[in-house]
Amino acid sequence: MPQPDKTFRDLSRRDFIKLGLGGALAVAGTSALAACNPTTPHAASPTTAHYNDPHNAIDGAMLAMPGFDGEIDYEANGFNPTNLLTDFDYGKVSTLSNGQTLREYNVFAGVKAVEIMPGVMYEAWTYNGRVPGPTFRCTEGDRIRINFVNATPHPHSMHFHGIHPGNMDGVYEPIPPGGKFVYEFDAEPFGLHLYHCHVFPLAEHIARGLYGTFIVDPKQGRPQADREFVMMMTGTDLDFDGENDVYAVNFIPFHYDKYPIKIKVGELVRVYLVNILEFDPVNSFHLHANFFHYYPTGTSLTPVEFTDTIAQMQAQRGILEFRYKFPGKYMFHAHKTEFAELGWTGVFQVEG
Ligand SMILES: [Cu+2]
Repeated sequence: MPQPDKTFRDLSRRDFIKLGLGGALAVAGTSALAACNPTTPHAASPTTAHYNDPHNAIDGAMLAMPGFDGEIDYEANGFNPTNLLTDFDYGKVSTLSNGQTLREYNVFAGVKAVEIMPGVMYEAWTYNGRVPGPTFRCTEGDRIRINFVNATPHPHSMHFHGIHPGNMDGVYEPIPPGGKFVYEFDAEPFGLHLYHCHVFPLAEHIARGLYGTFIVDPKQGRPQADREFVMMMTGTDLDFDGENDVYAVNFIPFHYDKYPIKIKVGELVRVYLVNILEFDPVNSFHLHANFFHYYPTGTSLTPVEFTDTIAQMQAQRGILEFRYKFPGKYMFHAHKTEFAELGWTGVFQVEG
């Protein structure tokens, strides 16, 4: 199996902050970090990830955050966070004899070396070769059937949030390497849910990448949105010391900063936001120059809040709906600045 880049294991969280925040820290007068001063953005570092010269424009525009230099080989990774935003998996659909809709999915757990930052490999544990795993989408009352195969050297499972029988809960039946299991249950309640591995040590199994979004649409549907995006707030512990070194929406730090999400003025945008962060107690989402309606867990069609910032603890999730009034580039990011500076930041590019 591919192993993570050796240089990674030797880097501490502090090193990552130095790499990512060299400029800010140098400005603060930390002489030991002078090598990372933004005036010398290409100072030697153990990886190619370092302070990104703010004058080094992407598409002629400045990035919202310093980010990292270089490109990720998304073809080699096999998935691109831009595509994951809108990749809804409705399964193989058929009708059962009782008239119920059956949605069938094939899922395998795998081990995969993923380039998580330019030049930096991480040994991820994946569902269907990607992080986050597939976004399963169905309608309330549908029968869900997941044919799960564990193609890794470790035991894994799939634990779905929602209402279902105990023997479909993915907790007491870890699937051994090479093993198979069929999860089958009716989708309820409607709302925004998630799934993840539930095998000990749980934090590591989740943080390695075994998670995904599970959307159960209400029978009557939701009002038609112009754009729908899935965002999982993630963190990754690159050196396996029990602390996150980088943060992101959909696993790859700074991706939506470097590749802004394009929307149009006046469009109804719906974001399915899930917090799957391990090792830190709370995550947050802040939208710039706008407000959104917030539907916690998506289990009601009536929003409970009109705000520009929300917090979520682990496994909390909610639906955000908003429209932009003016064209421009608008950040969205964790309002814990450390998370934003270590990768959890993105941009909506609103066109007229
Ligand atoms: Cu696992």
